[in-house]
Amino acid sequence: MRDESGAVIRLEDYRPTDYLIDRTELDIRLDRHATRVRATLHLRANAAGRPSAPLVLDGDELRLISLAIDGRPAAPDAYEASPERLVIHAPPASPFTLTIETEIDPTANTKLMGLYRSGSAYCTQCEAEGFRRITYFLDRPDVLSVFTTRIEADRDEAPVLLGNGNPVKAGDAGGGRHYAVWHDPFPKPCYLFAIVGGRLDKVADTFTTMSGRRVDIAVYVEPGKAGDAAYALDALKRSMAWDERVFGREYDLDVFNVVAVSDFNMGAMENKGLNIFNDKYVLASPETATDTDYANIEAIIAHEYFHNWTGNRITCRDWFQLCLKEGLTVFRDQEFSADQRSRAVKRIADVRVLRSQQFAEDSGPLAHPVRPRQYREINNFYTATVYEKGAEVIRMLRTLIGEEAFRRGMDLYFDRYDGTAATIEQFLSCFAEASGRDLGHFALWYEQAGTPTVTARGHYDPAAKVYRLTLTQATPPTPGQLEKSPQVIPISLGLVGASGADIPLSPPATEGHAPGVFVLDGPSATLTFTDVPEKPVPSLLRGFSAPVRLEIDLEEEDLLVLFRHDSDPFNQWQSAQTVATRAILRAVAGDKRAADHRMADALRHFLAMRAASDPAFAAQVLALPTEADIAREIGHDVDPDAVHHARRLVKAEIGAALGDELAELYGRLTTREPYTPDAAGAGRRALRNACLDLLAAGRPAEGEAFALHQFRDADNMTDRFAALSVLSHLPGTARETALAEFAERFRDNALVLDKWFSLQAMIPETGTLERVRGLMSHPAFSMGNPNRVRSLIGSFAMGNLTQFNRPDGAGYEFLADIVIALDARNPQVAARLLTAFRTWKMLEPGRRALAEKALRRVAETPGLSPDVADISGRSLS
Ligand code: B3K
Ligand code: ZN
Repeated sequence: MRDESGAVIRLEDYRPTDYLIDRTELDIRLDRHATRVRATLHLRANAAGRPSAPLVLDGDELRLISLAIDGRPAAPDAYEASPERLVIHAPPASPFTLTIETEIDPTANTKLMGLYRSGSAYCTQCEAEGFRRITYFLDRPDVLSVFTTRIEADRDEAPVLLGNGNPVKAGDAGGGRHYAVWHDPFPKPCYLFAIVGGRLDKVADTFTTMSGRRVDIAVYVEPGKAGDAAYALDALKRSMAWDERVFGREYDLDVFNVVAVSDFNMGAMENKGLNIFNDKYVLASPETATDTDYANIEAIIAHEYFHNWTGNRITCRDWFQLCLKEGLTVFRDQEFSADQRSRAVKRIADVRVLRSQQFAEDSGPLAHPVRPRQYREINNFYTATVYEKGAEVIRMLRTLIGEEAFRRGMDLYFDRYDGTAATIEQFLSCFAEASGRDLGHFALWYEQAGTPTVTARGHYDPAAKVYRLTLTQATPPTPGQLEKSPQVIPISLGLVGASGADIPLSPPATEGHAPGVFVLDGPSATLTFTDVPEKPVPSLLRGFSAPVRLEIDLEEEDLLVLFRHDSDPFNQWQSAQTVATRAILRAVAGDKRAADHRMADALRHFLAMRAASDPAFAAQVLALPTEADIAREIGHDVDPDAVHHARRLVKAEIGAALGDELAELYGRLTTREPYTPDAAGAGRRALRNACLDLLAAGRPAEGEAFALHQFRDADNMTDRFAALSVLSHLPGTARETALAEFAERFRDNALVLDKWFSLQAMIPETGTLERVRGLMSHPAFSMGNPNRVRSLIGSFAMGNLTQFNRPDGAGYEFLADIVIALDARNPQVAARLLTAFRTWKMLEPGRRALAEKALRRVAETPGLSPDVADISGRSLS
């Protein structure tokens, strides 16, 4: 459906295809520069389409070698072929076959879409519209076909040949070549197609499903890296068992393969039975991967596996429905990780991501609904809104209808839509039916962009023992949506008494909802609680029950009550964050002693009570809001330097005030136990490193000494890298020496060097831009590898508020140059980098003008890809 003119594709224009492709037989003869693809498509007219219409197949940079219709060479006037399409003017009566031979050059494919080379292997990426770079096809998700794929290659070059589905045959093809045939019995859209060929090492195991079927599972990696694949394989087995237990979903093929490649545009891809991964999300060893890396591997392995049901067995009717598979699958992987680790800590981590990515997107020119209504380039819509807000919408649905009805709704969805390409309406209808509720108003969450603000005002009447809470909601205008309607907002709440205990709620909930769940579905509402014996502190949006901004006029004292006593751990954490945010905002406004002693006292008390029992949670409490969080809170005319200095000041004050406790706790958490990546060990390390970070802010000399010792002494990457990260904020020779030692130690490990690139790119000092430029000439850096580009350039543009937003505009000009240069090679990665400008409109006027100038320069560059043209155009709108 791509239109090279960059035309807008609209949801309301959806219509079914005129033809269907029931079966697809592919014969792919791999060659570095001239891979031949012979596709036999078994077509028939679609009863839902137009009769006798011309057949228009999608292509992208294709070269047609030959074409046969029903086995006979096609007459030249029967068709028209260009790199972008193949049109059969008058297709024969149904059913009929097309045999299409194309030739492609995988080595020249720098876009990393379609068939390309990564290292010495061949691999593919087809979502969203990459299959059309392999052969002509109806490249859209509502055309489901049964694929049989024969792959042939030089045996030495590619001893491993993998495809979708089950292996059916393999053998010698003569002349040093061999072949393998794979058959996938499940009809699927072509975006789920994949092959891999190469010299790869393998770690294998088996999984027995709940009905007793044995599945061969394996993780394939580049030669020599098999030792680092064990954790991914283990995470896969845990994911398979969890999906059976929690969602009743069983795996459906005889094999499940995961392949890790080093050149990949995103995290991973859920191709049927053959998931292809960015090696960053597979490879891990204690010496090279941090606890965060392990957690990401676990989450992404689970995510791609869970797509087998939510995405593959039931796919999307069109790309507007992307959140149908992505939001739902993110929700599922979040729940999996919550079950494997600490639920409260996972929720906090997810909300941090939501706010930093999705709230940022939602408040700027790139804001769009969870289900967009139009796009120019679909690859630009794999966004935090579709993924993260999409997951929040599912979470709200579960809160609103309750866990049991939610599970019944999921079962109904799987039963009713298995084997189809579905829509959000069809999905929601299952929950409406399972719960007996009308979800019409709730569905607005899919249509309306922007983050609602909920304002809460409470009033206690001691004589009547009545507490009234007035809630109002408002959503700011977003591009193309100036008027907003009220949403259905589930607000989980409690009233906390002076003793810290919850006061029983009367009424206990909005009628028909779980205890403590109140629903705001109009512009405003007043909740009246009776029999309230004392003035309560309201604890609203427990567990972050809706993706909204909450404004509430709580005093510092009230927030500290919640921090100390709230039975909801999310709100405990949130109230500490709010207190810290206010302190930093006071510092931005010029208050020199912003961090009030009550906050330090509360933290001291908290550490004494909770550090030992819940270190992972304590680490989250000690981590101050980020500079970007503060900037978002200010919202307009932001001066990034002022934000940076204010945050630094508050951090230093807290670090100094708690210095003794932090040093003592740091020492107490220092153990010599061997590293294991489990949640308990990770929690202790997280807290110890949070102590180090805060201590270094308050007592730099002591912090530097501790960090340097930890850096050299560590037996694992988590501790070594945390120490290096602390050092990176302390200018001087210790930092430079440590950075050099790190580079030397890991000079052969590109994924570890990515951490090193990224850390340096985020140093908040004026020399950083020059440092980044210099690192671009480092032998390990390459503009051809997305991980390298993201770690160096991406970290600078998205993770360094002061230096990307330098007052002289040099950061913007640098990024514009990179995006323009990279666009010719890899438009998807270039477009993603350009989204670093998504919050430019909230800057102070000087920087705003410079950012706009750089964006204009990008937008006016001739020959831009649709990807970059779309982002630059929308950013300026
Ligand atoms: N579905 C893929 C993302 C594809 C991105 C295409 N530009 C990975 C995932 O979400 O699981
Ligand atoms: Zn996904």
